[in-house]
Amino acid sequence: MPDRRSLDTGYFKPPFSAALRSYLTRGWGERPHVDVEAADVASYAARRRSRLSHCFPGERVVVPSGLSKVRVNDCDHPFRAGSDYVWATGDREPEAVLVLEPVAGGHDPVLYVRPASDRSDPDDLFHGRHGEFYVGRRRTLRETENVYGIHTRHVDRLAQALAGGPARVMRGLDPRVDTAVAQDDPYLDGELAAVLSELRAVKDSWELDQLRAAVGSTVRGFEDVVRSMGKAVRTSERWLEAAFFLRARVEGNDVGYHSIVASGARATALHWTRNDGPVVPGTLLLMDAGVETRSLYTADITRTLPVDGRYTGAQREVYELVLRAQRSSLATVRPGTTVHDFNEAAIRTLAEGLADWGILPVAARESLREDSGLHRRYTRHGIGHMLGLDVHDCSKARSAHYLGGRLAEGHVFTCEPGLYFQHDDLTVPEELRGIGVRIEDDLVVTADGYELLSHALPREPDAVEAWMAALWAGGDSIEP
Ligand SMILES: [Mn+2]
Repeated sequence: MPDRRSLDTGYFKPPFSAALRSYLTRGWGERPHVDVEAADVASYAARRRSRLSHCFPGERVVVPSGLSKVRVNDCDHPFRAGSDYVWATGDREPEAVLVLEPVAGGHDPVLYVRPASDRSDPDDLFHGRHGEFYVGRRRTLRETENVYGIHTRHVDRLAQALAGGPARVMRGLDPRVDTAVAQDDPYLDGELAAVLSELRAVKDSWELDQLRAAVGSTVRGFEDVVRSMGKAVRTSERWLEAAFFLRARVEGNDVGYHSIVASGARATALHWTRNDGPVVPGTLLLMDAGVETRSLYTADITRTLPVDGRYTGAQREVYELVLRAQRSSLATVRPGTTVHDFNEAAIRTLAEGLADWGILPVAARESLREDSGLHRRYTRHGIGHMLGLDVHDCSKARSAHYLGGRLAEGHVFTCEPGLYFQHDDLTVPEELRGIGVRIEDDLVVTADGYELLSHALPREPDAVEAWMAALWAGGDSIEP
């Protein structure tokens, strides 16, 4: 019989001798201090915290950054801090928790973090999967305090702080916090999540700069994609995904969401992210992608490009209708416009176009009624969403502040109408089957209209063709 008390599984694990343990604690030099200057986000984050503080007077508020997730064994998925935590602190480290302690006249913010190792704990140093021998140097408490201007404590003191009484908690990010804080009324935590989304809806000037940077990198990523088209024709959509990813990793943190790279009829699948199909000359290439900055703000842009540089007549016709729809929605954008009207403007243009082409079996006006909606077979999705730290930003905001609300100065939205004709859709003329077109741009609502953040990327079909030709004339190499 095997020994049922020990399976003796695992890999390379020699004994951790007392001699080695002791040896690891000595012989280290003084480490230079890093990050002694305040980050430029710090003063903005302080103002955001004070907006949050005003919403919950006298209550303790807890916003964790979240923990790493294991992919397999000792390998984690790349860590990406929770957006509410990033918004309220500027910090992006795992395992950290922001606690707003209620005090007279407001809140006292305290950041609980795991600080740099003082080299006294050989277990943490040598074995700890989040230890410094594993993942590199962390900041000291003093350094974190300098950078973000928040009173900072060791995360080991968090449990004690949370035991101090009731709190509103952003749940689902950190099991230590979820367990430590009992909540009798789940509405209170839900309301905190909603309020954070609603506060995040209006971007401050620092955030707008991040979004401009995200868009700038994304524009360069799209240029890389065009330069790489020939190699993608010889391989697959993955080549373009990887070309864009190169730009995202070098200039930013990552892509803000999995890139959608769809040639031909695959463009009619809204979230085609397998990206393993061939890139076929004569078809359209729909690419929906965004670079996420190191500060974790993302762009979200879609272009539908002719693989060989020229739109066919049918492709151009569909493209022009989608572009007209986008213009209709953009024309409504100013403070006070309802999100409903912003949406409906593009949808109406698309429905009318579909009716003109004889594709809709009913008049556009009838299709647009709530009890019909036949055009949605081809238009499929809404016309825009908020954008910021998350690609679908502020998703926990209550309807009155978002989908049922009005545009306001500082809101950042995408505008992304599309038309999708499945390859086997018999309701569509044969020459249109298998065509999917989406045009997506990013905008910020200004005092009297909007600023199109992604204006540098051409949208008019002639301009797209000229842009592609110019890039190809420059060769196919991607430069930093
Ligand atoms: Mn989008």
